[in-house]
Amino acid sequence: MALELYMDLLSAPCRAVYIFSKKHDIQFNFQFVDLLKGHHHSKEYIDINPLRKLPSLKDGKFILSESSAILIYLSCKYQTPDHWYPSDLQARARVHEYLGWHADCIRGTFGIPLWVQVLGPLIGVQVPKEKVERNRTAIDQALQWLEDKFLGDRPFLAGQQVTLADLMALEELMQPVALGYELFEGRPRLAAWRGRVEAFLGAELCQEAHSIILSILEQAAKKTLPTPSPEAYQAMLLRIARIP
Ligand SMILES: N[C@@H](CCC(=O)N[C@@H](CS)C(=O)NCC(=O)O)C(=O)O
Repeated sequence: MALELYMDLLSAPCRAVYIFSKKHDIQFNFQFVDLLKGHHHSKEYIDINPLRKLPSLKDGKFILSESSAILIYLSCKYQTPDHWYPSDLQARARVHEYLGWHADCIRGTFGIPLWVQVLGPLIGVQVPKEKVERNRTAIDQALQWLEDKFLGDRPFLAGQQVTLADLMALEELMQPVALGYELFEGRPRLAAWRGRVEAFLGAELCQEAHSIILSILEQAAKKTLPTPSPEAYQAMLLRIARIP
């Protein structure tokens, strides 16, 4: 039986799971859960993930949320090349070290520009200027750590080979990039890392996975984005209020 993957490619963690599955020819049914229409608040989806977050995986009766857990599950179940999630204890620990930091400092920081430029305006809310500035500082600080602590003089974030850490990081960084942030300007090591990861994944797959996020500003300008459902609207208001 094929896997069910519940995703919306507007979301960075969903794109990481999508790219990984496609890259390894893992067969899955793409269950599109439209975040903007608030389909993650539907009864059907809450039965899959009561946390109302994407992505989720269903493998027979086994249901799993959290993109990093899903990626690890897929890499182990389908025995994808070892470099993604190394069997060597210390190399694997480096991947977890990154993923822990990613959850603290990258998630929740690199997604804010989307709220500022697209999602807030979609529901008629402007993110206050001081929050936007604070976010820009947090992004710059996180990029510095990414470059100094994780990348260092290595080709990839967790060492000599591409791992799940690189995939998760790339997808988060794509969000501000799609909105015109010059994240790589003055950061040649990070720019070269991005080039290596994208080359490894393949330009075609990256283009396909990134097409929605890369066209989001255009869609917003043309007003072709869906109107969020009342439930999604309420959740979006709360999310914006929580921006530090
Ligand atoms: N830590 C989770 C984060 C999942 C998450 O925040 N997903 C977002 C999309 S990027 C979501 O479903 N948001 C819906 C909401 O919060 O209402 C993961 O990595 O899977």
